[in-house]
Order: sequence, then structure tokens, then C-alpha cells
Amino acid sequence: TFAETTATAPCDSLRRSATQVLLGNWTGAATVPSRALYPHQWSWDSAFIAVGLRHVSPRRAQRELETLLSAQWGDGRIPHIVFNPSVPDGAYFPGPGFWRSAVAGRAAGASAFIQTSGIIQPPVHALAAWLVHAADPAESRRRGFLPRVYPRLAAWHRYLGGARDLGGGGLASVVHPWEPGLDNSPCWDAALARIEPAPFGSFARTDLHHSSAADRPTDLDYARYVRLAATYRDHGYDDARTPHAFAIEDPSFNALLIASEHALADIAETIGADAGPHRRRAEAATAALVGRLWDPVDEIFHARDLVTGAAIAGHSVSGLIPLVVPGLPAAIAKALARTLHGPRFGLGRVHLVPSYDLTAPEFDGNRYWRGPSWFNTAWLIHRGLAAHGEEEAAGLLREQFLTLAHRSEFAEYLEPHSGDARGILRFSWTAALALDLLQ
Ligand code: 9WN
Repeated sequence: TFAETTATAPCDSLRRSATQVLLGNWTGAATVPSRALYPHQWSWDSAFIAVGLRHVSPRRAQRELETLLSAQWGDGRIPHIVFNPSVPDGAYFPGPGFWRSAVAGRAAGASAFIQTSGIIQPPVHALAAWLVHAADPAESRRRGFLPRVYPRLAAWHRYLGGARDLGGGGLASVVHPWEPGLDNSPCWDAALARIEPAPFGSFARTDLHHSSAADRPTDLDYARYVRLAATYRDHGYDDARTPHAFAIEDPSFNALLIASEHALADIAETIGADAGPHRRRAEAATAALVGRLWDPVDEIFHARDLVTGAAIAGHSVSGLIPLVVPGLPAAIAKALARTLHGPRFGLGRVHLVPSYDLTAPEFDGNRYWRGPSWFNTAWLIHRGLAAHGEEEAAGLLREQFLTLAHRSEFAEYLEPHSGDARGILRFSWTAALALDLLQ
């Protein structure tokens, strides 16, 4: 039962082992999510990692973000993977030979020297940069951290608000299931079903060498991921030219953009730049998020499929993450807290927050983003609950987080009913965010 798992985690040993995970996954300029399964730098992983690393070494946390930003494209996009040149191409699929960023991304301003993917991940970076600065403002000022990252972060947000506003309603769209970071969520099933799978013999998965097939997306999912990515690549990663067959307004992606836009305003204020446009954009995007994605009957945010124009009916953890939006109307925050405690997410009755509706037929407690509980989403929801005065729920989630991170050896994700580890262990963001919650 859950009560057995909530004995207070021994803080010193947790702090020590979490730090060891991060040091072990540090490559000299950045941190890999996992030495085995993910041997390169991932975009939103690095943001979460920096949030934890700032408690170990503020300077290294700055470096983590700077390394990622040095691979930014000329059009402002931050690629979802920055490849480590000393790791062979066959170590992770799809690797640099698939994305061919330097050639295919040239018109979009991809680096000629640093190999990257061409898609993106959720924009947690400005929030992370602000938190990293706050951990040691003197060291940050000494290194000129904020003045250096500010223009890059601002360009990133301009890309998202410009080329990626595919629906024209003031929200950013994702064009591949890897972009929201919730790869095989049941919410994408209907949209993905319209995609012609790439031929099965045309690619070879490497993830199954490191993780159980029952915990991962299926081969059919991968065949569609490959088709979508190849189509984007073959159109020069140009959002205007690509016939986007998958285009979705995701609540979590946009909520993180808004939280980051507020952080960008804080950064601008600190370095003497104009914060006004950032605050105004954050407010406008909050209105768009509520206007386009809030469902007052279901009391959750639903993603919108831009190909059909319809809301996606599934209840995903993504729909709760707008709790991190600072200016979210109080009535909506209260409704989200009710949903979190209700039968679909079962706060306090299961372990952390399941990635998908516990009561839905598509729920699968083992398979990646189709049900398992993840530590980054729990950290975000904890942060949102605390900001909106839901102290008791926030405290419960924090205690579960620390206990389970320790007990699972920093698992990638958990089966929500048993709390058992799934995916790989010694996963960087689990360790990093545990360090953050320990403070
Ligand atoms: C594809 C690195 C990433 C996370 C994602 C998670 C998973 C990759 C994969 O791993 O995605 O980007 O190979 O499955 O879904 O959220 O950033 O940890």
C-alpha cells in the first residue's frame, strides 16, 4: 500500500545518491538523460537537470543550458537532441545520420558543425535559466549568464510564437509526438492513425537494447514517428512548407511556454531590458490557452487537433500542467486540483500522478506515456499546487516524490498502482528534481 512507501526518505543519502547520478551522467559540457538509453543531450531534460544541478554547482548548471543554447538554429529553434560527436551514430535511433541537420536544416539556420535533430521539445528553458540564476546571483553576474542567454531565449520564444502558431490563435503547435515530450500518449492515437507508417525494414530501433519492449512505444508507433520526422526533414524543417499531417496545440507545452515567458520578463527586468512585451505575451497566451483548450465540464485542459479542428477527448497529465501558469484564474486552478484528486488521477491513492486517465480503456500502467507516473510532471504539478495555495496536496506529492525517487533508484517512470520502477534507472531528471525538492 502507499502508506508503506511514505516513510520519510533519509535526506542525506538521497542527496548523495542523486548527486552521484548527475555527476555520473555529466559528459564535460552537459548531462545525458541516461548513459545507456539516451547518450546525447536532450532539450527539456537539460532544463530539468539544470534546475537540480544548480544545488550542486550553479556554474555547471549554467553550462548545461549554455551548451544546449549553443546548438540553437538561426530561426530560433532549440533542437530536441544535441548529438555528442564522440558517440557512434548507431548508439541511438534516430541519430545524426537520420536528421542530417547541417544539410537539411541549413536554410533554417542549423549549425554546420554541431549535429542536432530538427524537432523541438517543451520550452522549460527560460524558467530553468531564471531558477539557475536565482541559486547564485553573484556567480551568475560574474559570468554574465543572464545577458548571454537572454537574446537566445527570446529568439526561441519568437520562433514558437511565430512559425509555430499554426492555428493562428496565439498558441504554439507541436508537429511530432516527440515534441510535447509525451511521445505515445493515447491523446495522439487518432492523429497518428492518419499517418502512413514508414516501411518496417527501413529503420532499426536501439531503445529495445536497453529497455523492455512492454514499457516502450510499439513498432507501429515508431514507423509513424519516422515518417513524420522524415517528411519534416525532406521539407528543410520549414514549418511553412511542410504539409504538417500532425499538428496539435498541447496544454502542457503552452503552459510551459507561458511560465517561461514570465521568467523571461523577470530576466529582462534584472538585466535592464524591457519586460513589458514578455508580460503582455504571457497574458495573451494565458487567455488563448484558457479560451482554446480549457474544458469547464471535464475540468481539465484538452489538446486540440489542428487537422480536424476538434478538441482531443482524452484526459492526460498534460491537461493538469497549466497549474504552473502564474496568472491562471483561481477558479481554474481549484478545478484542476479537484480533477487531480478525482478518479482519473487518484492523488494520494496511487503513486505520483499517472500520465493518463486511470479509468480509460487505453490506460496502460507500464507503457511509457500511456499511464506510468513520471517525475518531471509530478515536479511541475507540485510547483503549480504550491503556487496556487494547495499546500496539502503539494506536500503529499513532494513526500511521495522523494520516497519513490529514492526507492526506485531514480527510475525513468513508475507503474502508478504498485509504484514499481519502469524504463531505465539512474535517470537524470528524476535525480535532479529530487535534489530540487530536497531544498
Ligand atoms: C525521444 C529523453 C527523452 C525525453 C522524452 C521521452 C523520451 C525519446 C525516446 O526520452 O523520448 O525524444 O527515445 O523515447 O519521452 O520526454 O525527453 O529522456
